[in-house]
Amino acid sequence: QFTPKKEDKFTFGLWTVANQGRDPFGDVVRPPLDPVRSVQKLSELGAWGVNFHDNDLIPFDATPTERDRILRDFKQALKDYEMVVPTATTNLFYHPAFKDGAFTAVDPSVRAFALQKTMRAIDLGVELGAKTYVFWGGREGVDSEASKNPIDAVKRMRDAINFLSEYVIDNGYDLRLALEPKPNEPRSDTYFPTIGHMLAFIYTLDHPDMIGLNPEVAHEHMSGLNFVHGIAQALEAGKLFHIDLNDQKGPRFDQDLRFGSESIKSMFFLVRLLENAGYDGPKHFDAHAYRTEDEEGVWDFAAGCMRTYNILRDKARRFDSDPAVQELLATINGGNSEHISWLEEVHNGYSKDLANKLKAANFNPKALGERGYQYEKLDQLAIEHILGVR
Ligand code: GLT
Ligand code: MN
Ligand code: MN
Repeated sequence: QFTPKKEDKFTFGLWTVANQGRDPFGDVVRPPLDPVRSVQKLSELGAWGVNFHDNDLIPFDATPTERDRILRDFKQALKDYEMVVPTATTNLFYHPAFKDGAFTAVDPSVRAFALQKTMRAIDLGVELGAKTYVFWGGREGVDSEASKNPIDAVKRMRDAINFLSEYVIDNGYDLRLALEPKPNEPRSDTYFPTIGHMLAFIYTLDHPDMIGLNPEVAHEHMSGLNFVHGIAQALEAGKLFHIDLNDQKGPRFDQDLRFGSESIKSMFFLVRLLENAGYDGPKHFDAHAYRTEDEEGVWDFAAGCMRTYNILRDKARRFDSDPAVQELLATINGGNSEHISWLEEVHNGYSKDLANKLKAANFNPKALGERGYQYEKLDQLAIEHILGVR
């Protein structure tokens, strides 16, 4: 029942399952994982596709012959295991050249190199079928505030995204760009730290229609924010182009934990929101297995992400179709009908007449203040659904 299927549109970054467990305090614990093997295993587990950074597939210093061989094998694997590449991105953070950022680096040569690398990576992504192109800022930020004028950084980022949008248009690519915010790490502070910052930035670009968001659970939780509300705002604006699902234990370093392994209640409401809003983009897991795991543990991790999503989807459906929940919600939202028609008029826009009517109306603040909302009852119903006793 919870077994993932292709139509669930679950995807994994090649970098997620191939994560070798390196952290600032310890070296790799797992051998490299061949992209072909990842495609095969993920397909067997029920995933729909894979995403990659240019260098997850083609090593930074690969020769043209190596590149051709890797590409040929990878395309064959996609075909053999019926997997797609809905999304691609650029690694603009690993090589030492990017230690001060990429599009916002102070060195103009670094900024130009970042554009070149991204255009080539866009070509590669499109060649493999990508329809969404992710931009995670990586090292776009500062350690010392003295190092850069933050207003210049915003302008440089805008120039880069505008340039690359034109590149996509000029080549006739069917590709949308998805910007991914993160508050910090690896830099002490990253520019465009949250969904809200990024959303505001999008509307200052030359081609806002083709630019949206790729929010990540862990990244908003690092700032102590409500991910569900951020996603709601992105959805409402038609800007949820992609999503990075994982988990995180509150505001600390980016943990990229297995989806739904920590914040079960928020993830329940997240899945409910995505499903009820009809989000039909890829559901991408950007997480990795604990450092304690061997390859078997990696597949346990991947299967767990997808299974938990489907369990939460099932629970959300049960919650929404529970008569006790429906009844309670109907009462809660009922309110006093005498004022409802006015609100409908407000929704349709301002008129002098309506403003005067509202100003002259008689409200009963005392009664409004005495109302009990029954949210304790409602929340307990949610908890009982999550805990599986209803
Ligand atoms: C890196 C980062 C992620 C981004 C990936 C895309 S790379 O793992 O932590 O949040 O989504 O660049
Ligand atoms: Mn991510
Ligand atoms: Mn992350």
